[in-house]
Amino acid sequence: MLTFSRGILPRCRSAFPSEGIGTDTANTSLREQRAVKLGLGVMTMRLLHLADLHLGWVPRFLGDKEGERQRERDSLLARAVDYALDPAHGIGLVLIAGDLFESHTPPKDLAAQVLQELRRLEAAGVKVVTVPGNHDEITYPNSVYREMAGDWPGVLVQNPRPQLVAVVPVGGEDCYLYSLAYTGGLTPTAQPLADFPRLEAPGWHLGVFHGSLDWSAGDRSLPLSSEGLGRARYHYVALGHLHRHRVVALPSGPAVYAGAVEPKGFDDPGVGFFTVVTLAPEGATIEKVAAGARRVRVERVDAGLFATPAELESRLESFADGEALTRIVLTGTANFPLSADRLAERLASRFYYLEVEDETTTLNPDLLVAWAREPTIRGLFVRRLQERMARAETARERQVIARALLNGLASLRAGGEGETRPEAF
Ligand SMILES: [Mn+2]
Repeated sequence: MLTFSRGILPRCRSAFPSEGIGTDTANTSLREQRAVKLGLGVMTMRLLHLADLHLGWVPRFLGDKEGERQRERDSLLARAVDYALDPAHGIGLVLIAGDLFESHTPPKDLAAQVLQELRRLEAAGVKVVTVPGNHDEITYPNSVYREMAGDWPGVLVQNPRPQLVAVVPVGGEDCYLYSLAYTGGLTPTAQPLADFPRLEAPGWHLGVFHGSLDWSAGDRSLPLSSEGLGRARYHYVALGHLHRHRVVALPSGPAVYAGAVEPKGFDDPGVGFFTVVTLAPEGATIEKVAAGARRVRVERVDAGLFATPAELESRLESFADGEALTRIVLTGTANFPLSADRLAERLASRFYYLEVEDETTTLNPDLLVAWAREPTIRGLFVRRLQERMARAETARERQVIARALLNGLASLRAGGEGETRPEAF
């Protein structure tokens, strides 16, 4: 059973009842006895969990900032390695759970840089495990993971079915790593993967997988069963594929999607932090550490609140931001014709990147006349509001009724359902 408590960040308690168990030395011997009994590690271990870096992705929509932003985004691994190598952070293990690269054939110089970064970890005695994903599939003969396998620092997972891939000593404890590299035609995907190996040996037992936990993500991706992972009793499961951060409580420890750190754009905004995990006999603690990623900002502005184009423009200007990728969505019913593209052009110099989207709505008067005649709820609604409109005495009142009419028609059309966005992987 897992509960979260303590502080802002979730603290996952796994096998232990909380009484009498502390992190102070007075309880060490009791802790050790229980840990050994339960087959857990005794020492505390800290790891950096990375996934979905998508290095080599090209931000084409950024125009003249494309190259600069790509280099900045691709420096993410160097930042992660710097974090892991700082002795104050005590990181003993780095897990890369798939989609390190945007494609299975990244540019040669980028692949060389990545190897250099991973070698820095190896040279400092920090273990690193790399799992290929579905963007950077190992399946193809020209996959970077096949071509560079001989030079790859640390553990490169290549087996197509789940197995114990390595036992590495971390902080005086053995760490058992279970993983697979999704390989088209070899990895079974008809059913969610539910049989996972697990040795009975003292130490930490960790799963590292790139796949979809309890949802079907279609072809060329690996479905994973949380029930199966629960049966394997891993102390931590490092997942990749979902670009949002997500923690799923399993009986022996959490399964966690680290999430993509750096944004691609507004539909794939990144989480902005590194997932740092402390494993201790009393459970796993997950920390979110700021990763110096570029921010994504979305603001919604009701255009109906402005009487003139100049007023609207000055409101948009107040969002001026030289750092974030900014999208301003105009909503409501505008009181004048507007061009989102022209607004974006005029304000571009005040922003690192600005996109203005026009979601304002206008009503077709002929359609309203037709609806008002309908013997339906919609007809009744339109007639009522038209009557109120006729009685309205001020422009502001008419504006409010017009908005109510639009909103009401929109919710009648949508059947009350909220907007859904596509998920990024
Ligand atoms: Mn991905």
